Amino acid sequence: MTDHLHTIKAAVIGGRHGEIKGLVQQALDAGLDPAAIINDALIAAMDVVGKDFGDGKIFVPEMLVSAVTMKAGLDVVKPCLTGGESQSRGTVIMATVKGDLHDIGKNLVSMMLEGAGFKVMDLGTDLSVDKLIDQVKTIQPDILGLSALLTTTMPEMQNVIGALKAQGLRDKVKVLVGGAPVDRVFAEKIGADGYGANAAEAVELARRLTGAKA
Ligand code: B12
Repeated sequence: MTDHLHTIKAAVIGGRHGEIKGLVQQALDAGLDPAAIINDALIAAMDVVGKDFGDGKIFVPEMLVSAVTMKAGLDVVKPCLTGGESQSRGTVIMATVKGDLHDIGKNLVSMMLEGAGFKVMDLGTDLSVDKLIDQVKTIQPDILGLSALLTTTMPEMQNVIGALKAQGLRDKVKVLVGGAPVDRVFAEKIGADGYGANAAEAVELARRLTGAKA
């Protein structure tokens, strides 16, 4: 790993939010690949933070400061990812499900989809089933992307799919699911159209699912 990536990763782990924008900009100026900055420094740092939290070495406040730092770093990389393609490949609604406030991964997926030419309507976090159904009716997206980071909120994804069926909307929108505790088996079990382990897979899937328009 280059010094730049190492320094950025350490800054996120240490929650040094005042420094992060400058560090990421320096890495970009030095010609580092934005994808490497995201995957090998920013996301890699959050993996360490998550493990330290799981092991009881750090607590919610530290995790939060690292999250703020990660988001500030992403903001600097964002312009390098978006705006590449001009013709819209389709519309995507992105949201984190009810009860879940984690949004870093969802934001990253939104950014990458935008960069790949999709029109993304990011509805934010803690979205109830009713609100999501409302928005699907109004926006009529090609894809509904749902994110969950807690094992306790994963079942909300199934509730959303159930409500889409009940409202006669299930065949009008493709449902994509993701988030750290979600996997392919769960996605198949709840009847989602696809599962993506990361933002790059999300883009690949979205392209495949909207194949006719791409
Ligand atoms: C940052 C963080 C927080 C921050 C969130 C800030 C924010 N704005 O998002 C704060 C401090 C607020 C927080 C709070 C909590 N957290 Co938290 N958090 C994390 C942490 C460390 C990192 C998550 C993250 O951002 N990862 C980086 C991103 C880039 O990865 P990602 O989200 O997985 O997204 C990628 C993929 O999953 C995928 N993806 C994501 N969404 C989607 C959607 C689609 C459609 C697709 C295709 C793909 C996709 O693509 C993304 C990009 O590659 C994780 C640990 C971890 N490693 O996951 C714990 C973790 C998720 N949190 C945990 C817990 C327990 C909590 C709290 C309950 C703690 C508490 N006691 O209060 C609260 C819950 C709050 C709530 N109601 O949501 C646990 C969950 C355990 C479990 N089994 O459910 C974890 C796993 C930590 C741990 N090891 O115990 N948390």
